[in-house]
Amino acid sequence: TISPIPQPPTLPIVGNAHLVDKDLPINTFVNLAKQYGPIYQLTFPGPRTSIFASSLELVDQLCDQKRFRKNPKGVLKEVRHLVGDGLFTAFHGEAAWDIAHRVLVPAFGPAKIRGMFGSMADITSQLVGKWERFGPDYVIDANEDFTRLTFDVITLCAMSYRLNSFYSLEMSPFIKAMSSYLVECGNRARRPGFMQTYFSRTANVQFEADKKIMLDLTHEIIEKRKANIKAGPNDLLQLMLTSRDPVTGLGMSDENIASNLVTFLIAGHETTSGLLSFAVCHLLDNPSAYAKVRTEVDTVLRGEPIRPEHLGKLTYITAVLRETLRLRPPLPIFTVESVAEEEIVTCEGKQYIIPRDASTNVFVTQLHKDTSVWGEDAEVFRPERMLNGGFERAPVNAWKPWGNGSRACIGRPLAWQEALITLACVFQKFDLVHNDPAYQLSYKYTLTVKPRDFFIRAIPRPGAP
Ligand code: MNH
Repeated sequence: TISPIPQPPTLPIVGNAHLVDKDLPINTFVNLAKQYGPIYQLTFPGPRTSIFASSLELVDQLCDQKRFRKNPKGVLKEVRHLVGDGLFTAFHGEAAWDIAHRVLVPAFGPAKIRGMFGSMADITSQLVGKWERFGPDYVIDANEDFTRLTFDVITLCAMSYRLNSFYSLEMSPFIKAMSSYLVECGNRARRPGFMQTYFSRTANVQFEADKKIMLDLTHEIIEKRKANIKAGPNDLLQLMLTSRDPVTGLGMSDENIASNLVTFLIAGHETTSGLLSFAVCHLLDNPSAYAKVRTEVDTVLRGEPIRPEHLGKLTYITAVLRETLRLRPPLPIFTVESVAEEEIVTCEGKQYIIPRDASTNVFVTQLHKDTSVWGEDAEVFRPERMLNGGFERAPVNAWKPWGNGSRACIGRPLAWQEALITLACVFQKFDLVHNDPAYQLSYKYTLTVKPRDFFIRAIPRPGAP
């Protein structure tokens, strides 16, 4: 027998939309998971059905690519207004995804990522230099400076373009445009269609203006490169402009190249800066983990500038990053649909129907707190659980910060190397402290989550190189 999927009471027209916190939808989804359990659904105007799944048992079924696949709906479909059939937002079966995927996968291989080490260390030294010069009393907005870092790294590594964010007090117009654009994508996905047309004129004008800011910068970079393609550096843009897909023999279209560049700019920095902010925040709240990071950095780097061969020895920092991605996945949700018209899933002995036209959300934030996997202290930040085989022993689908299968994150190795370099260099040079010792972690939400109003100070360590 089939059970109905648990759902809070609905209202006419809006369905469950009124329940969702406008600033922090994630908080609503967490609270509903506590109230309704590992599977529940919400109805939004459209009408669209959103199913939320948060136990390992369910996620094991949703990660079976024969039964479920990524196919953008809702918010991600709104983001297509900007990045079309780029890798992140391509529909299932869209030809441009296969071509771009085959062309780009080799670009994220170990040797290529190693080749980006110098660029990453360069930008990191700008962050460290800024904090050194502003001194111990300067209040650092951690999200802002980590966003400067990750944004400058991705533009430098993807297209050899220097944004020089550390030389400007204002955040780049691209970054401002992007956060307001992503928030509006979320609003659009929740608004009924008629409200979109008639009651959201101001938001629509802003939406188009934000899009123009992002596309103008991208096209400017592409045009400059095309004008001098022969002398171009060996980066992602060059590869996209000059490679042919080994299977079809086709190149990537200009439009698809632009879509993927903007995709990298967006996907390549929001998430990574969130990871860095959360990692630092947890370390400040956990003196013993903080001390272990410091000892590891001093033992491995021995007071010298970081080199590629250090990275593999940063075992404890690796555990810190894994634990941070567990407790605070920057992308709290990824969404799939059933391959067949409907699919039956099992949860705690009951059976539920998942229709293809529902948005079925793998609620990663909740999955990562499954006590049957992580134990009773699942809500506690404890990097040690990732050490000594702890990470490897966890079931394959228990830790999904990168998404699933063929549509999982292509930028993983890039983000990982960047995060290792940054944490090592920052803790080598500084003693970090909360600006407000009473700070309580809460979220800021765009499409990704970050710590809200997270301010720190960086006190140079005596004797640091
Ligand atoms: Mn990334 C897909 C998380 C860093 C480029 N990324 C995904 C997905 C998750 C994700 C989750 C799957 C989304 C979905 O199923 O809808 N990504 C992260 C996290 C970090 C990250 C947590 C950093 C920490 N990502 C990066 C970086 C880049 C990047 C850096 C680029 C250089 N990510 C992508 C692209 C995709 C993706 C491109 C889409 C891949 C595809 O569908 O083919």
